[in-house]
Amino acid sequence: MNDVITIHRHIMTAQRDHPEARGDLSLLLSTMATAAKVISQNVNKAGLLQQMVLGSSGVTNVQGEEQKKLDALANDVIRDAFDHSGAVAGFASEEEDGYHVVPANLVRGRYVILTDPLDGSSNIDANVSIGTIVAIYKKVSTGPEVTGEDFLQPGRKLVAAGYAVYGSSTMLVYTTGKRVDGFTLDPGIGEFLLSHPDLRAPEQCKCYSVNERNSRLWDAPTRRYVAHVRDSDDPRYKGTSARYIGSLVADFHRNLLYGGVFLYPTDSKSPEGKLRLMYEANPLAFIAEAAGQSATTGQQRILDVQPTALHQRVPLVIGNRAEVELYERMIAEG
Ligand code: P6P
Repeated sequence: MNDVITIHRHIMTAQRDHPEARGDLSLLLSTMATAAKVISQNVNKAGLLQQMVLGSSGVTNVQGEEQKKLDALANDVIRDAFDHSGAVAGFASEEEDGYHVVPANLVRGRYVILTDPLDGSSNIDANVSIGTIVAIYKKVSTGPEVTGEDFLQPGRKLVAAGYAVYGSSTMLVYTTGKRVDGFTLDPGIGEFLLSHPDLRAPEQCKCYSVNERNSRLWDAPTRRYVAHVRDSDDPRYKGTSARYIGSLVADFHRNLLYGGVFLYPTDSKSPEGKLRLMYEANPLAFIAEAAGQSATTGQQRILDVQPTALHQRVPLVIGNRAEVELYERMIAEG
């Protein structure tokens, strides 16, 4: 087992660099891994248990979207795992209207969790990769219970962020800000094993990823930018392909590994953008920056946005730093 590095061993080794650490963050990262294993198990058998986990739950979530049974299952798995971790004081999710306070009969900790439990779940019936996104902050309110301010911290205050992607294999990718490490689930032993140590995104723009059906709704600079990537003779885009899965975590993960840029810009149909700041854009931007990439609304870096509402949406352009900076320049030129 000497060359097999499990996520738990990796986390504990990393903790040794922080003598002041009490082990709570390590516990949270391990909790995230455990939750991802349980969700993976359910996602991977979804096709076999149609009546149990696929299809609509008959419930419409806070977003006004039809909640899939798997969305609700993933949400409950994550909330219960962190509730019982002993390191968390509160939790918020795309699937719940407001934030959740860890019950007083459980041990409350110093951290708060925000999550998109199962992003892209509308794709699961077609066996398309989907994902779970987790953001971890320190609790900042001083009372015994979390308050709204704990869940409206800018992305720069993130302590850690991670995502699981349920695809041809299940991977878990996380950062505590300095580096990004990727782990692949070995279902034979039920362990996440280190497969992508110290991930650095390639500089090449291998893919651009956007729903071009919306191009008639975009502002002029966005149309100009996408046309530039698609049509210009700039040698930078010689090997560039269009790739759009329609599942944020899958599109982001591919661009992290291969290099590229993903856009869900503002448009006349979604003037605030479609994707959520607190549990989609911020955690992925935190990971992107730790891997040498960047993320912007077009007007400002995602991690600098001062949140005003738990479920607020933002325009998101995320990926290679050169692409993000070019997009920002084009937006500034108007
Ligand atoms: P559209 C999935 O529904 C999702 O929230 C993200 O995972 C994905 O990037 C986006 O919406 C796709 O949106 O409008 O292109 O179908």
